[in-house]
Amino acid sequence: MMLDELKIKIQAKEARLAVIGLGYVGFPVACEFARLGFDVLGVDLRRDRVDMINSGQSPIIGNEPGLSELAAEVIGKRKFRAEFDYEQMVDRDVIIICVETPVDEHNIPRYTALRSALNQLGPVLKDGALVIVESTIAPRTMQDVVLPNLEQATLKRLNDGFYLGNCPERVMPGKLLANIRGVHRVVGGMTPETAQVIALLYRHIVHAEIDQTDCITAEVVKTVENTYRDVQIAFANEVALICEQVGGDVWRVRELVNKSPGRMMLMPGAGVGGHCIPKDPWLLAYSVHEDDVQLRIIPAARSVNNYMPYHMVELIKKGLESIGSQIPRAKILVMGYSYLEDSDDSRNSPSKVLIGYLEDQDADCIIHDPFIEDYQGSLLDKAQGCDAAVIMVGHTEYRKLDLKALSAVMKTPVLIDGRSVFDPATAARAGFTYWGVGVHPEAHEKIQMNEVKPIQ
Ligand code: SAJ
Repeated sequence: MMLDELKIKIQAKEARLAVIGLGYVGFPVACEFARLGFDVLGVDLRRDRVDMINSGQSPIIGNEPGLSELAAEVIGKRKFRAEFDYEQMVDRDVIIICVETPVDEHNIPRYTALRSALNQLGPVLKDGALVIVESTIAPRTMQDVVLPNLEQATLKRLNDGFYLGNCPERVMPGKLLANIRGVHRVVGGMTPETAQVIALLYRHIVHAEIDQTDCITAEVVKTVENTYRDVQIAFANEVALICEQVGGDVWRVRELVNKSPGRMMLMPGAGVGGHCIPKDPWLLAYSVHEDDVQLRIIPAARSVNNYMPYHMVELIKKGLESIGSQIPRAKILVMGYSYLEDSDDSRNSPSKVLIGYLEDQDADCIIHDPFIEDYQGSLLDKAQGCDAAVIMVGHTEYRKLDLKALSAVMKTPVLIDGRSVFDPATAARAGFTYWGVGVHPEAHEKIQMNEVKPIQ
């Protein structure tokens, strides 16, 4: 099939689509194309997930507005079905690949899932089909990994036997459908004509700008946008560490810095988790060899952000020592296990790192998280007899806490605040010894000063 034929079929919504990988990225995009009238086949290596989807259920845990209802609708109407077997894709005109692309312990992407998908897809790929990669990949991966694997697996040539491009995902847990519909997208094509056809396809589901470019630019944009955020967060964390030493409150500093034109300092905190930000800087870094470009800022930012959960342990140590106690054999309430406020997603959560450190020091960690089934329940019950409480995630529920009630049930009211959920003065008034990221212990008095009304 020629690209022009495919273009007409896409515009008429007659192109038969397939989505490989039915997780946070693939499942909602499959449902959305099906909602718009395309016939969509989903393929996943997990039989339990395939069966769950074909029974009309979403496999995505957590609060995803509209997704469960949409899944039931499109599966019920048989516009979307899931399969385990790649053979079912022989009649598909467009294949969208949404598999995971993790980095290993050396921060190297092995692309095991991506290579497996390409190698299984090759033999069944329809002549003239369009393959689109949504997975986040290091710059030059389309050219150096996807293309050669696909040509080898199909025994066909690019722009003859198949067409190839990428449209990096921009999803965020909790906003999966909203982000698909409302966030600008970048489309890369191995040729400008291919980029144009991919843009035509995504125009059906994306109600924001769709910028067309080449594959490498699309790969760089995706990895840079998340690396940029990681570096920004690391800067905020380093300023917090400075404030803890020199005095002052980083939150007040941030507020006043951001009043300066063109500044937008992000928030320091207990660490950086999730499936994007901790990984994507390493994908960007992987694209260059250290003999050619010696990267300093990107690895340093990762190092600062990875240090923050350990810094929380240092603050816990200081807080307990200030009341004559210590970490070994202390009972510590860990508030928040997910990586993000009001989310149940715990991938790469800083809390997991913190708990590892504390248990290595023979502390007894009591975990609470309102969004994670294993850790739900009454916070006050869990706080009974604890020597300290550490806030790792800024869940809305924690911001509404009655601090006096919390301090009353604890053995020793020590509060370590990793997300500035409470201000030190409020915590002190509730009877807590307060230690917070970016807040010098003696800053509490100065904070009262800051509350003085500005001279008009
Ligand atoms: N974090 C901070 N300080 C900040 C912001 C975040 O410590 O100022 C921490 C969070 O607590 C969390 C981690 O960083 O542990 C990541 O938070 P995030 O807000 O970046 O959320 P993510 O990981 O879901 O990031 C995604 C990314 N979107 C995509 O990859 C498509 C990111 O580029 C977006 O900026 C972000 O969602 C968003 O806010 O939309």
